[in-house]
Amino acid sequence: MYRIIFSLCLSWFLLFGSVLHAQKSQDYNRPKRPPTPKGDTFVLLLCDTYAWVELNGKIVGYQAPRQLRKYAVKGGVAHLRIRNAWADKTYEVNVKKGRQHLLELYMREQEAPFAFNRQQPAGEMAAVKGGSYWMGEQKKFGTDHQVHQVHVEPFMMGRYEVTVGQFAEFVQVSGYLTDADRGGGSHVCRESGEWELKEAVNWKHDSQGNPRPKSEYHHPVIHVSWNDAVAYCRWLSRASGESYRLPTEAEWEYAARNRGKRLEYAWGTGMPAGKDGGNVADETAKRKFDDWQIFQGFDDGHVFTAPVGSFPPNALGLYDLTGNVWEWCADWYDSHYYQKSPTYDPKGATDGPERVMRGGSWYNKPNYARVTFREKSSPSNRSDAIGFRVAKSIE
Ligand SMILES: [Ca+2]
Repeated sequence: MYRIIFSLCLSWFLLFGSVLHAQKSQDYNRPKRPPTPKGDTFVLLLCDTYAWVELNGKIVGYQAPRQLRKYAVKGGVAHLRIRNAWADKTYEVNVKKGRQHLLELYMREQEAPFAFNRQQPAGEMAAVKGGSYWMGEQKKFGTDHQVHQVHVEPFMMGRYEVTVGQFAEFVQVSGYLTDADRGGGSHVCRESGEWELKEAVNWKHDSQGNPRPKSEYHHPVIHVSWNDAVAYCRWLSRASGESYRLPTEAEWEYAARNRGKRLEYAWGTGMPAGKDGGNVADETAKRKFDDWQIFQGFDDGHVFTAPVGSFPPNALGLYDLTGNVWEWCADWYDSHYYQKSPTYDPKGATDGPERVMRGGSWYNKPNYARVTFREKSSPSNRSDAIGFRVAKSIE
């Protein structure tokens, strides 16, 4: 049904200087046409929804609703892909030199929850084969040193951390208020490198508590609690008819270690070469916070969050498992859990005051960024370094 609605609402045009189509929506105010660009330019108009924009295989932006943006291309055939939680469309556009091409898409937000794309409602997911592995690491640091065998069933995992843009869709459609919205704000990094709880800071803000420009909506969402992450999964499940959830701690580690291999970080063991690492506490961060302990000699180019997928994926096609933001897992945290964990598909302690987080963040030095390191926090806590990704069982 949604395909029919989508098709009816979608139209696109090639033109020079004028819009030929006059389809109107009662609640949609058409933006003014931009000035005719110089040289070869492709102009994209996307209505009523957020979406990733790929041009010739490369992500070039994250488009906000009712925003007219221009993307420069050379003459010839341009391969365009528009995708978000509800749709994934590709187009070939014959771009003529010196012409302005306008593409209009109508994907009304009030229809979106009922017109969910069942193929990729959560963004791209990677299938992870099940298997057994030795969970934990023999190090006298943290609570991961009780190495024990674990078996996980096959599951799907989000290739990327959930972005600000994806979370914005959720809030836009559901009207959900996060823990930060409901009171107190969130923890942000001060110039001193320490944290403070700052009022009025929520998922719309960056790591320093400043409002995010829409151009940063492809960064991972932060300032979200475990409660908020679970609410997102529930909404996604209701809207898609599938069962999205947070990964278990055992699943997360299994995936980050490329199905349980003995790796120190998602990129491998030891220091990353060149840009083949992740966004961790690095030389860039140290230039701003000179007393930080970092991955010495490694420069990832980001002090705070980086756009998701800025670094190479691991062998399973998963990005940013090490670094960028801590990722909430489904489990209650128990420092002694590894001593009593069931072997088959462990799901964490039955109760507790804190939930598990994994993977380290832009803030973290080597020991905390290890794929086996267990971090934890109150399920209502939120900060500028905590986000999440979704998972799904394979029935
Ligand atoms: Ca960094």
